[in-house]
Amino acid sequence: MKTIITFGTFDVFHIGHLRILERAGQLGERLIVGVSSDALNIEKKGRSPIYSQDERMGIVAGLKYVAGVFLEESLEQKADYILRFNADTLVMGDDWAGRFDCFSHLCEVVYFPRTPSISTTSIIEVIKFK
Ligand code: C2G
Repeated sequence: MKTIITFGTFDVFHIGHLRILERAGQLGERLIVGVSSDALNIEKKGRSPIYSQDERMGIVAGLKYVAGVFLEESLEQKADYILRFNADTLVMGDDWAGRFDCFSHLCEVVYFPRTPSISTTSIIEVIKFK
């Protein structure tokens, strides 16, 4: 059984998130998703996500392509997560291209093109100015 792992915030869940999870799921039989914690987002982006980590994990866990979710608490623990879930392939969008190549001795690393013209930030901006 081939296990795929991917990571993300998945805040204000949108079609770009859905597409990457769908494509990642098609690479194997078991898709495991690390959802970044609220604390990690404050560290990474300087703000809390709109949806809490429990809500974001709940949304991702409810998708038919997803076999399991866990809380991604640190960017530095990627190798531990890959080993813990025995992942064969790590998938990320190409905004992260090259950033995870250092794990290619542990598993295959694949970057998919981002879905154009949609992001959590752009959705927040549109709602703010309505
Ligand atoms: N994504 C995409 N197309 C978009 C927007 C996002 O394919 N239009 C992909 C991203 O490339 C990423 C995933 O969806 O692979 C999740 O995106 P974010 O929620 O923005 O995740 P991010 O905050 O980049 O967190 O350890 C890595 C981080 O936790 C990734």
